[in-house]
Amino acid sequence: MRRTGALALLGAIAHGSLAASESLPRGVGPEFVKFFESKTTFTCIGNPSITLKASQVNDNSCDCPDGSDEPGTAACANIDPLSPEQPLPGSVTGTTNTTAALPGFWCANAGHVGSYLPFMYVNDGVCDYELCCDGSDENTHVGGVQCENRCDAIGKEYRRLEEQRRQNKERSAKKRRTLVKESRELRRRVEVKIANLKTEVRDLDAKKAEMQAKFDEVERSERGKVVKSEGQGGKLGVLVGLAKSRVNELRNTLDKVMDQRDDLQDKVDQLEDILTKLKEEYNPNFNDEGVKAAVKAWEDYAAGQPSEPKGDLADSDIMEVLKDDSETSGINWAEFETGEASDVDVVYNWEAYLPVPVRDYVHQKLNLLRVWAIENGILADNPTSGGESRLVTAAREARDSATNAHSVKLGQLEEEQRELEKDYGPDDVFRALKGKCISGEAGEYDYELCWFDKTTQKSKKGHGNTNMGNFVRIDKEFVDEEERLDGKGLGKGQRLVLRYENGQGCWNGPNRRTDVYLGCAETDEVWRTVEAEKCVYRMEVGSPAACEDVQEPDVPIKSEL
Ligand code: MAN
Repeated sequence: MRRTGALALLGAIAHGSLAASESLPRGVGPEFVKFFESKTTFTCIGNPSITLKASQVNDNSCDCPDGSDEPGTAACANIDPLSPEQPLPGSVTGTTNTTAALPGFWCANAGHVGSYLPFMYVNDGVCDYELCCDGSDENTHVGGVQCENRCDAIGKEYRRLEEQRRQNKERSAKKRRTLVKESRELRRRVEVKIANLKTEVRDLDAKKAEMQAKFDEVERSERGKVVKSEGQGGKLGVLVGLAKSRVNELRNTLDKVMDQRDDLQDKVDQLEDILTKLKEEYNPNFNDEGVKAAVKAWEDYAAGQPSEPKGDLADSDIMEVLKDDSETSGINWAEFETGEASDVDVVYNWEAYLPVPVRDYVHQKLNLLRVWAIENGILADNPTSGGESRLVTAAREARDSATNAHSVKLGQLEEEQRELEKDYGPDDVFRALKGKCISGEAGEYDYELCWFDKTTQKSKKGHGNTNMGNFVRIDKEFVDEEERLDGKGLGKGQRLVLRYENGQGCWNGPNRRTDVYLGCAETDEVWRTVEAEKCVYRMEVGSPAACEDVQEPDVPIKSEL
């Protein structure tokens, strides 16, 4: 048998189609039957001005310029230099640039699938079973060759493989449907997330506006405050002021009491000296009862005095108390003097004594008036030494944190929206594969494909990994490749191609990139990876996601096997 796989003239007509009738000349394909119906004459198909006798058809002599008078011989293949150009071996369509009217010798292949054979293989002494399983191409038995009809067996095997392919396709399509379902669910989840995020963003937006309004209000109201005392504020401030002056008062009094005590002590000392002298120097022989009573009383007084001064309050302690308050001694009043000014309003502000609704209204109007007065230089602004009051700081912080929370949520929302709008291929099917990875080896590397993420070249020798590109988009390309027996091939037709670009820079070259060609398969698998040119990689990958959807058949196909 001749190996004609690559030489096939694709004229295959579905099994069971019109077969050439008995009376037709040999080798006439079904679509040309009408040109050969006359029993007496034949008109060249491409040259209708030339009419031949019917006996000139298949007489092994090429009479028509387009070769149409020799459908069943090789006479017009290339034996006659005047013959028109013939279909070229390897031609896919069978026509190329030739002006030949017929695509080849028609093998009816009853029991299998009819097909055209290049004329040069007709009666060349070789049975071309791949295209001509009925053996009709060798009717002159050149060199004694006998080509038996093998269409039963070949047709049966063909149908078995066809059925297998159909079942594979069906299983793959089923898996694809599962992926589509998963993708739909993932999409739905993203949509729910987006809806929730939209609500959260709306709420946060309102909160942000509220906090901004509060901040504006507090800032204006704080600016509007009139300075009431030495920069102190709040109930605590008032109390501190009172306490401080009371403590100063007590300290001054203590100071005075201490002076008085010292004066009195001096006087006591002087009197004690006088009495001590009297006791020592009086003359007991004078019977002066008054002096004697005085000396006796002094002696009793002196005996009742303690040897050490009474009390545990040392003068040094009192001196410590009398020292002025400062950061390092006594009370550090400054610590208590920076309190909020807001509450002091309650003490000083007559608004506080109004009913709440009236107060709010008046407060608002008064604030406007205050701000106006400040802006017009009538009232003084009252920033604290730190620049702004704690109330304003707190309002600012609340506003900033609301703004921040809003922008974080908005970022999340935009991210999810981008995710939803991303192209995940027909029916969104690849959404279910996102983030999953598969790999396959080739030469000294393992090649990994992470769907919609990146491709990686991993050295088997343990050298580092190399990024071969990051996913950018899905394209479509027409491919024309021979079918593989194991089914792990792209075949012929439009195929999805995932582009991965901007990978690791190639030494003295561009950044690496990968084109991932997708073919239909039951499981995700990297079939092969090649470096098509330096640092440009081509991966061929099978996946159910790349299959066309075929509906599940209602009636199972009857097996002819
Ligand atoms: C590494 C691999 C190869 C690539 C060269 C380029 O060896 O990434 O695929 O061709 O670098 O220098």
